[in-house]
Amino acid sequence: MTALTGTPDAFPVKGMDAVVFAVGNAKQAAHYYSTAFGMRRVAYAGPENGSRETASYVLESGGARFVFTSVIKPSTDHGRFLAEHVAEHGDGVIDLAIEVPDARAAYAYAVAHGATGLAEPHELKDDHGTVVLASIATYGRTRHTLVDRTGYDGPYLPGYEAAAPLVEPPARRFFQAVDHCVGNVELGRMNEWVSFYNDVMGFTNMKEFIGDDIATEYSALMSKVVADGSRKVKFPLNEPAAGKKKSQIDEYLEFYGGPGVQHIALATNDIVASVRAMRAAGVEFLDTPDSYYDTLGEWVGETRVPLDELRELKLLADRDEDGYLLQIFTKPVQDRPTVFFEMIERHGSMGFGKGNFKALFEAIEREQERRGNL
Ligand code: TYF
Ligand code: FE
Repeated sequence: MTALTGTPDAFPVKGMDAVVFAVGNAKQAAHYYSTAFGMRRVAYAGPENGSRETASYVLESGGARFVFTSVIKPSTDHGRFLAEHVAEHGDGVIDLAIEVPDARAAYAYAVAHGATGLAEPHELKDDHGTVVLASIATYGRTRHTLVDRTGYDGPYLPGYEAAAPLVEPPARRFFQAVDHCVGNVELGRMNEWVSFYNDVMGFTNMKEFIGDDIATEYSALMSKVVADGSRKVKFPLNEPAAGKKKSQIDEYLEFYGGPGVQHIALATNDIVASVRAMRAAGVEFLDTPDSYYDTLGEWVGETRVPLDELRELKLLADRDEDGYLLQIFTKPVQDRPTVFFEMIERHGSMGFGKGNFKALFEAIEREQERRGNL
C-alpha cells in the first residue's frame, strides 16, 4: 500500500451518479418506477433519437437517478452484453456509477491500485457539453463507471434527450437520494472485496458490520460496509455464512447466477407518506410481526412516528449513540428472489439498522420459506 491509500481525498467522489439496470423491458420498468416509486422520467435514448440498438429511460427522484436499459436488437458487444446479462441474471444492476470531479484521475488511481479497467477514459459530447467517462470492474459482472459531468448541462449524458415524466409525478417525492448500495459476493470473498474498495478507491470501513456471532445466531450472512471519505457513497458487502438455515445470500447467488447488487437503500424525509403511497401503488414490503412492536418503545424510545403508526406500516426503528433511523424493506421487485429496495429515514444515526437484524432476517427467511428455498 502506498502512503496515499486510504486517505480521504485519495479518490474524491461527489456522490452516486446513477444506478443503471439492465432489464427485459425498459419501457415497462420505467412505468413501474414512475407509478410505484414516484420517479420522474427526465431523459430518453432510443431508436427515435438515434440509438438503434438500445432503449434507455432515465428517471430521477431528487438527487437519485436510475437508468433502465433494454436491448432492442443486439448488434454490438454492448448489445450482446445486455441481452446475455438479462438472460443470465434477470433484471439487475449493471453499473453503480459514481460522480467524480476528475474521471481520468480517478481511473488512473483505481487501475494503479489494482482495478480492472473496462473502459479507458473517453469523452462524450453534444450541444450540452462534454462528459468524461471511464469504467472499472467490481464484483460479478457489475461495474463502476466514473463520471465527470462538470462540463455538461444536459439531462443525463450526450446522446440522451430530455423527456417528459411518464405519469404525473406525486406532489411530494417518495425519496431524495440513494443512501447505500449493497453487493452480495461469494462465500469467503467479502474481505477481498472490502480490500478492493480500500485499495482501489481509498474507501474506509464503517463501524457497523455483521460478524460471525450474528451470522451463526440468525442471519446466515456476514457483512461489512465501506464508504468514501465524505460518507456520500456507502457500499455494504455481504457474503453467505453457515447458519441454521440456508443463507438468503446463497438464495440470491443461486438465482442471480453469481455476485451482484442485492439492495438499493433510498433516503426519504417522510417514510410514512412514502410507504403509504408505495403500498397503495402495489409495492410489496416485508412483514414485521406485532411482537416486534411490543418491546420497541423500551429500547428505541421516542421517534418522529408514533409507535402505533410504526406498527400499522410495519416500519422498523433503530437507535445508536448518534440518533435513530426508520427503515423498511421491499420484497424482491422481480420474479427472481434477487434485487430489492430499502426505504430509510435517518435522524442522526449513520448505521444500517443493527438492532433490526434479527427481525429483518427472520422476515426474509419467512419469504425464503414461501418460495421453497429454505
Ligand atoms: O444494508 C444493510 O446493511 C442493512 C441490513 O441481506 C441488511 O440494510 C443487511 C443484509 C441484508 C439485508 C439487509
Ligand atoms: Fe441496507
